[in-house]
Amino acid sequence: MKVYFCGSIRGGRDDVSLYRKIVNKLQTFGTVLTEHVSDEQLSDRGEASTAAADRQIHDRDVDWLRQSDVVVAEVTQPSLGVGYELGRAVDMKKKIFCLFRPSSGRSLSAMIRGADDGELFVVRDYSEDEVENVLQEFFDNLKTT
Ligand code: 6IA
Repeated sequence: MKVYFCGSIRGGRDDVSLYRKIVNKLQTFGTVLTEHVSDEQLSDRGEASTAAADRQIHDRDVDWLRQSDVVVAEVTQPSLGVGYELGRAVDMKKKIFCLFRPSSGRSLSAMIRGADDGELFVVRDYSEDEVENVLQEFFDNLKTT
């Protein structure tokens, strides 16, 4: 099973330790193609960015998205890149699971919340302490559907 994990990078790295926890759990289900999203060394501006480097990142990520069996996104920290990836994944008819923490005080974009169709695109409100159980439940259900 190939899992594509989405989390904010240039949108802000406040939740990176939670991304680490999510990726660790996802690795018990299969290969996480985007493990670097949870890398605490990767900052929102770390490397100097050039248009060519950004194109490479974009093309490689879209290719991984195509290869993936399932897309899991932590959407609490708003990120243009994550929103873009989700839109592309919908177009590719991928199975998508979005995780949002209401305790952040934020309100999730209607374009994400409203995309939930209870089947291919699912948004789950959760709190950090239940993240592993929520992922376990989602992947257990995947196997039976
Ligand atoms: O707009 P954002 O940067 O927050 O978008 C984050 C999403 O886009 C993640 O889910 C990644 O899959 C993808 N993404 C964005 N930037 C990168 C990246 N390097 N490497 C891999 N995937 C990325 C950016 C380096 C930069 C901070 C110097």
